[in-house]
Amino acid sequence: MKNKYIIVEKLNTGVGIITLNRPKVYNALCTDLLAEVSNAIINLDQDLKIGAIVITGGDKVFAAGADIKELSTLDFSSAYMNEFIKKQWLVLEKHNKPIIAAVSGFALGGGCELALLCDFIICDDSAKFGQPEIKLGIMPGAGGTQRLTKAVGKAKAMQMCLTGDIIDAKEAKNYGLIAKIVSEDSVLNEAIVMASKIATMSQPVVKLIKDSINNTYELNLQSGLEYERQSFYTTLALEDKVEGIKAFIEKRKANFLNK
Ligand code: DAK
Repeated sequence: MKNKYIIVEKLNTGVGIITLNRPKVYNALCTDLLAEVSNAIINLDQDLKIGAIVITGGDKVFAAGADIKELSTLDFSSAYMNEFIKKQWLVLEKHNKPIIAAVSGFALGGGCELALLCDFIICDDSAKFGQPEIKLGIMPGAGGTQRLTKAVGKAKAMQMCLTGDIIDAKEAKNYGLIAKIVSEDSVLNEAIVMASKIATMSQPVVKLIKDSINNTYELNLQSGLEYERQSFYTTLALEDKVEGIKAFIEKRKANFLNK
């Protein structure tokens, strides 16, 4: 089936590239986009010629998070009962082949979480990372309180999640969020070079190393993620969520009522 929100390419160096392609809304991660990404990952995982995958949002923005317009229509009971985008995220989290996130510009909310669930991140100087969900009256729902904390430590994760502050590439590098900063316009190329190098290695060994790092690093992460997901659904029951999202759409500051 033809993709509407992403572009998938396969290079003869054994690299699959997934480009998020909703530039008008900063690659906002609507459910259909996430379904396309998860299908692409399933296909690339099954392709024996592919040894590594790169996810990019292009040279302007990685992704500004879940689609806020879609979130505005979501309430607690439907999100909880239908497990809002859980299925798609689980596919992303369980990918087999190594994935490199190549980040330029904003990687916010679900965009930051998408980069964090990749095996490593490289970025250029324009990259900006953050978990601004709190400004919308909701909380991170896909790893922001979990993987981010493991990556940058408790103090920085608390600051980022509680203030919604955005950090730049240098700060992200200092805190161990990213593997490498490269010069502007070369992040995708650099990611492809790294992915091509990985693709020359023994695939079972690559998988063993990746699983060994992830399975120990992520020990207890699954229960943490489930806890976080349930808490995220709870935020959808708040009036403050309605106000936070309305304020964003109306381009004004939110007036939260704490309920
Ligand atoms: N959703 C929808 N549209 C978005 C968007 C988003 N996340 N981000 C930006 N846009 C749209 C804007 O509405 C605007 O559209 P028009 O008004 O032109 O129609 C266009 O993109 C350009 O945005 P701005 O005009 O705002 O551009 P600026 O350069 O001034 O600002 C910005 C860029 C990225 C700082 C700003 O757009 C912004 O703050 N965006 C929102 C960032 C944000 O709050 N992200 C967190 C969203 S909540 C879960 C999985 C994931 C999640 C939850 C659960 N489970 C598995 C359970 C994730 C939740 C989130 O990510």
